[in-house]
Amino acid sequence: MSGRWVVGRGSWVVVALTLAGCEHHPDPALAYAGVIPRLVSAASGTGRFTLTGSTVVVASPGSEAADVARYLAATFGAATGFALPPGPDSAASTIVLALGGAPALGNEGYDLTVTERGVRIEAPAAAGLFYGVQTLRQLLPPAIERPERQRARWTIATGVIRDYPRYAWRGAMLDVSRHFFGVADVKRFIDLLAAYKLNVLQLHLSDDQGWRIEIASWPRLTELGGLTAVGGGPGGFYTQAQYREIVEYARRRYITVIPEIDLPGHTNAALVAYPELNCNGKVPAPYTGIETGISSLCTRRPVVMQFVADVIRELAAITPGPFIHIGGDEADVTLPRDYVAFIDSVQRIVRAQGKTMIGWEEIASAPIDPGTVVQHWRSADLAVTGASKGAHILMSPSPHVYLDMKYDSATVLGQNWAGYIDVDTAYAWDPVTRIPALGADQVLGIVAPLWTETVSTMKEAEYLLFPRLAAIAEVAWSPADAREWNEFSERLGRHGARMSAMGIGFYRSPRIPWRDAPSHTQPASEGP
Ligand code: TNX
Repeated sequence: MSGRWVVGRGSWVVVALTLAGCEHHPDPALAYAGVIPRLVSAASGTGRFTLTGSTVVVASPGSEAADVARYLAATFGAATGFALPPGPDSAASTIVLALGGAPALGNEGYDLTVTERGVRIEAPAAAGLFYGVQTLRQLLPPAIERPERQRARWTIATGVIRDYPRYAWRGAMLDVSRHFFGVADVKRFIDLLAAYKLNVLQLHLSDDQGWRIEIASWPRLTELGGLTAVGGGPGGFYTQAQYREIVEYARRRYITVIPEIDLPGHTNAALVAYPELNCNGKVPAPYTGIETGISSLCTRRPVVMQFVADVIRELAAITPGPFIHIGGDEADVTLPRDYVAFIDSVQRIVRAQGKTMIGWEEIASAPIDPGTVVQHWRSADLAVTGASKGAHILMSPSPHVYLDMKYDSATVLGQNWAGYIDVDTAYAWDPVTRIPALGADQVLGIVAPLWTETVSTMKEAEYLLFPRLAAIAEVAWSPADAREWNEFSERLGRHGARMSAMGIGFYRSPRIPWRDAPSHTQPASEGP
């Protein structure tokens, strides 16, 4: 739908974008210009609405809007201490969540209006209401993010917002294989994605260092293959019930989980568990280092295809989303001929489960179906090859969005093979111009991967995630012509207090004019 609305010109008054930071007593009108990702259009007025203990949330009972209303009450309840219960439109102070409105807003867009009597969010679909609530969060003072009750006035300037995403696929990837992250950590990760209007969580569930998802028909995958992690840590895995719990938690935040099983390389943990999948039939040593391209399934063995079919069948059964990611990257010790035949077979298995296959860009060398999703990470040529076969391209260009790269040479955590990535590098690129030979309509969206060779706690993960993920969320959501680095750096500088209130120990990039006092330092590495 991009290009449908004329942004900020004509009758829309766009709020001034470079505003002085008065962080202690911010003018609520400034909040409209501060939202990350940047709003498509916003105009603030001179009136004020204040959320109080008598504010009610109006949503049609039993509808999806009522689900979003409950989420809103839970999210704003902790800091305000207000119940924000369901109530009638006639109440004196209301937040209205209404399904309907302009169909052109699409599945994720919304209109948000603040008057002195209350807030009205209107959207054609519930996801839009949810994103309207995320915007409302950022219109309130940063203290709204704190987990315990605050003494604050919850005042919002009156105004009008119309907002919708540029890309339908806005994601991050968490590698739970190199180091394992438990269910509570993944839920925290999901909440952080939701706050920045991201809608895809790619879970990298298997690699050389650990197998993390229970497969009932091949139990040793987790019994043995789940016991290891980089650096010799304890490992771990999700039962299928826990995985379903994650999927459901994500669904309630309008996030689709994409499970990834990396094949035919990155499989040492599976070979440890089932040596018959290995060409020499021997049990390899468990791997806890960080090299890649060291292992392969014996792709020509019938037992290997049975294994793959069982894994994908079980994974498909617990994954309501339409995609299964089969990895396919860095199969350096698989013969190219075997690799191509293997990917072709895997594609049939995925298709037979009624799912669409996703793979890293290397799968473009195989005869992939049109409509396959190819995830670009380093080779423009492979992305273009994929597109020429009718694939849709997901952009994960490593020099811009690899969240495991160090910010600069002084960063303790992370790697640097794709370069240093400070916030400006994560922000100042465009998915369409990155690979000129791709058409704009061939790019599906963006996924920012967090590989976890050097990261084993959420505190460390969050340090690498933020503020880069906020920058990348804006690349994925906001119109290209509305993005400008200097303006963003000012806005991010004012956003620091909010990230702190969210409990995020983010990287205080020297390229950003932070307006709040530093309250944290770089976490020490316990990496390899
Ligand atoms: C390359 S990106 C990999 C991963 C590593 C990552 C480390 C990709 C498809 N493969 O296996 O974890 O580099 O930065």
